[in-house]
Amino acid sequence: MWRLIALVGLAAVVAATPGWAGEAVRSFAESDRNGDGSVDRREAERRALEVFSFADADRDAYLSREEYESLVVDDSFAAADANKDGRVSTREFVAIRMRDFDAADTNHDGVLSPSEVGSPRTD
Ligand SMILES: [Ca+2]
Ligand SMILES: [Ca+2]
Ligand SMILES: [Ca+2]
Repeated sequence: MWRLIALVGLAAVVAATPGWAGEAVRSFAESDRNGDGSVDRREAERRALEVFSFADADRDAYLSREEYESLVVDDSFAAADANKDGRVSTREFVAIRMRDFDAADTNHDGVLSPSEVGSPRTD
């Protein structure tokens, strides 16, 4: 039951906020597992996997184009599908989410602070 609630909450967040930065702002507390006020790479990876499993409607461990595009993310399906096999694996998904994480980490300390996720994207 808790899992269901978590997924419903995640769905609302994913649908409402474009991109990693927007998503992180809305769900900062959710991503920040240890409550230290910032989101580190491990927390971000874990969250990416949660988002992946939420989007993987048929549970085949890949995101089809339709599944991928059900998410509101900055990166196109083509950009996420690094090996061009027409589906996005967990590895590909985490990789592109972490690229966005690094882009948002403007002071390059390996963690996202609330000010970093709230600041405008520069790419
Ligand atoms: Ca799938
Ligand atoms: Ca692929
Ligand atoms: Ca930072």
